[in-house]
This record gives sequence, structure tokens and C-alpha cells, in this order.
Amino acid sequence: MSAKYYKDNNGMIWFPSENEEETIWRYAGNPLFDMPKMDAFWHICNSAVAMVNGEYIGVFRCEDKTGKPDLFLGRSKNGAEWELETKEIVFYQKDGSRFVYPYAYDPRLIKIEDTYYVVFCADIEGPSIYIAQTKDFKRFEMLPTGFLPFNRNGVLFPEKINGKFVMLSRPSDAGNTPFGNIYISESPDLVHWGNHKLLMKNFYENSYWERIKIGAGPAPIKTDEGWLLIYHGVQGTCNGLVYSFGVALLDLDDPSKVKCRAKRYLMTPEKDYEVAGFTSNVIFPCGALTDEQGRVTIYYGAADTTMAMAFSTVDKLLAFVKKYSE
Ligand code: BMA
Repeated sequence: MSAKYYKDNNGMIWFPSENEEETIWRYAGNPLFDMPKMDAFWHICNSAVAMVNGEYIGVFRCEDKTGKPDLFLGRSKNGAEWELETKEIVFYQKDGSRFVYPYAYDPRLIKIEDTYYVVFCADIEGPSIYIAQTKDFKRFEMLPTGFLPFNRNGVLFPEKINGKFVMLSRPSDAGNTPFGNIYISESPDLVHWGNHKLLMKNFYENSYWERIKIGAGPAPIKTDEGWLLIYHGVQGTCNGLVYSFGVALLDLDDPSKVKCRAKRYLMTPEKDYEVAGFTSNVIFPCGALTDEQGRVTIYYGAADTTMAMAFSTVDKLLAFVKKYSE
């Protein structure tokens, strides 16, 4: 793939790889935003996307030119070319007042039954996980806060499991957090969370690419063999942190059980737009689309600067996680 292009594959943007051996491959049109040409925004990264009635809708983490991160709605006809609103999303509380925070970032967007949930991190008295719901992408309503600070990288499973909502999260500190494991929690109502369990620790079997910390990425993908969890892992170097991503397979009925976990990364920063930018060497997946044919399109932030896409299939991800967990 050399040229920038897109086309409509029964709705979902996805391109085959030229090399059958590859597990994951990048979109030829990456990066998705040409930041120097953007008037409103300085950076757009770590954003989540859904397909809604044949159209793409995204909740984007954007920084305006003051540098403040906030969440903005975007729409696209083809999944690659995006129109972003220049006013941030307003989240309303139950009493009708606006939910106010100093800044917000790293959204995930999950459809459960007929409702879309935005799970995001807002820094109020330290970072914590907040959930908003919408049915029409016009009005966004906050749910009562279910998590304590300090926590980041919250993402819901896309359906209830055994009658409960399930959340992954990554307890942290108030800064850049030199540690981090993924926990799994359940709730009957998206408000009261409990039965917290440690799901995955960093540095799995001496996997140096995730030596420092890990955090869940997009909503887990349901397959016949289990839930595919794409997650980021961080390694420390003399030049700072390197964010890659990997994959694990969780039990379908009891996702607190890890069936297997690849020891090697799935993707690591290699392209110019990943290795250089506001924060160099960062790829940070927050969204994934799948279709009935098992194709997978991953949206990831690149270098805290712009967005990019990578493609795979459920079969390839399953084969990879099984092969490299041994
Ligand atoms: C993490 C988060 C992400 C960011 C990453 C790399 O702690 O703040 O938003 O992409 O660091 O800077």
C-alpha cells in the first residue's frame, strides 16, 4: 500500500494487506490529520470511533491552541476523512448543570444495547474515570461517578456478562504513573462498582515492551474463542517512554480469566508520525471497529499528535495471541 486512498467495504473502512504473513498493517493514508494545517487544534490523538447508521462518529481527544485537552465530536462518511466540531462536547449532570472539569482525555466509545457510552478520564482532583451516555450524539448525560481517583484507561465491555456491566481500568497516580496493572470490575447499574479483581500485570513473563505499565485499549472484541483485548504497554528507555500495543484473550463467560496473552507486542512505533511528535514513540489505541466478516480496524493516537489506523482480522489476532503466548 503506497498511495493514500479509501473505499467503502460494505460500510467499514478496511484494506487487505499486501503481505499475507502480516498480523497487523497500517493504513496507507496515515496519519489521519495534518496538524500544521489545522486552525482549531494543536493535537488530535487517542480517540474512539463507532459506526452509527452507516456513518462514522468519533469522540476525539483534541487540544485547542491553548494546549488544553478536551473531547470533541467528529463525523465521517468513510472513516478516514473527519469533520470535527470546534466546540467541545457538553456533558450534563442529572440536575441539568454542566459537568465541569479542568481537562479531559483518552475517551473510549462503547455501544451497549441501544446506548452509547463515553468512558473518559477527567482530571479533577487527580485523574479519574467518568462515564457519559448518549443515544443521539446530541445530548450527553453523565452517570454518577462510580470510580475513585486515581484511575485511567477505563473501558466497558460491549455487552453485559452474566447480567452485569463489566469495566476494565488502570489504577494510577496523579502524575505520569511509573506503574500500572489492569483491573476488572462489575456493576449491576454502571454506578455501583465492585468485585474488583486484578486482571493483568505489567511485565508479563519478562515482556520488556510492557515493563513499566499497561492499560486497556478499545472495548474488547467478542469472538467465539473469547474476548480479544488490545492493550497498550510501556517500556522505559534513556529517551523516555515507548508506548506499544499487544493483545490478550479473555474467557468469554468469565473475562476475569486470561486464557492467553502474547508475550511480544502486536505493534510498536516505527513510522515517522509515531516516532516523532509532541510525545515521541507513542501509539495509543482507543477504538476498534469490527464487522461480520471478522475484519478489524483499529484507531490509535500517534505520538500524542495525530490519529492513525491499522487493520487486522479476528482470525489473525487469535492466531497471534495463541502462537506468542507459548
Ligand atoms: C499517558 C496518557 C496518554 C498519553 C500517554 C503518552 O499517561 O496521558 O494520554 O498518550 O501518556 O504521553
